[in-house]
Amino acid sequence: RELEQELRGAGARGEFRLAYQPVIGLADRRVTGFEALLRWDSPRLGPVTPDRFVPVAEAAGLMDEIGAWVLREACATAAAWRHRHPGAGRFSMAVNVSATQLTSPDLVGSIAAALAESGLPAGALVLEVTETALVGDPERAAACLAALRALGVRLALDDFGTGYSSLAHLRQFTVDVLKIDRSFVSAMAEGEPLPAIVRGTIDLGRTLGLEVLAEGVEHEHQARLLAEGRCDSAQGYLFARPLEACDAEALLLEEA
Ligand code: G
Ligand code: G
Ligand code: MN
Ligand code: NA
Repeated sequence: RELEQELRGAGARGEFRLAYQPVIGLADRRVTGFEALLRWDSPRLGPVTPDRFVPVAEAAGLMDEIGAWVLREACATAAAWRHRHPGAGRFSMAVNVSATQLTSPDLVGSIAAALAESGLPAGALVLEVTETALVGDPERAAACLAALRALGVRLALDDFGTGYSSLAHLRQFTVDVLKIDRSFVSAMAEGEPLPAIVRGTIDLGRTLGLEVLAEGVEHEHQARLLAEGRCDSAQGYLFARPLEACDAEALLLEEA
């Protein structure tokens, strides 16, 4: 239908761009990385959010190509920032990978190519996958994740605790980062202690040696409680919204 029609030529017409949301270390409130978020400004439909068009792109078989562009663009941007601001310290760049990309035989090759073209060290790239994307074909997904980790990239389990969540996944799929879904964070009310589920998730992640990142932090009391609970890092409107590339780069400069 119309959305799908418009999506077909969108990449070639240069209608996609990336926004970059900072990741903040909760111990010192410094920028430790960014998450690249896809944006589509369609001249005919106006801005369309990824929640709406990613599922359509997946169903239409377009997501591998769009995803490959996202990877190249995010890696090139991160490499350019590192080159221009060597004093800014280490930071990671996270990219969301959709279910269809995970089952595609091209994924490992396109990630290797994005790293080689950009010169970004593999260790600076984080790939975000959801449990929902992994459970469709778990054997294949596990093999794919293993191949990606062999490249040296880091893996994050996105939206953790929602969808088809299972502790068995943490054993079956080796990851480096646990991203606590923002629904758990938004349930953290002022004046109340850290909810047991959040505390349990942080402790589980730490026990497994994972970095734990809380999404959707909007209020200072949430950041404080998460820091006290030894959550490593956070993203959310309290710190920054997804930013244009130039504004994200300016933030890095401030840190240098
Ligand atoms: O800002 P936000 O609206 O960007 O993102 C909404 C949803 O779209 C999130 O679940 C996010 O993971 C997903 N998303 C954003 N960018 C990308 C992308 O480049 N690829 C995929 N597969 N999903 C994305
Ligand atoms: O599923 P994923 O985590 O990739 O989705 C990221 C989405 O979360 C993006 O749409 C981004 O704009 C949104 N987001 C980031 N920070 C916040 C926040 O503090 N509050 C809310 N409500 N959404 C956020
Ligand atoms: Mn994400
Ligand atoms: Na998420």
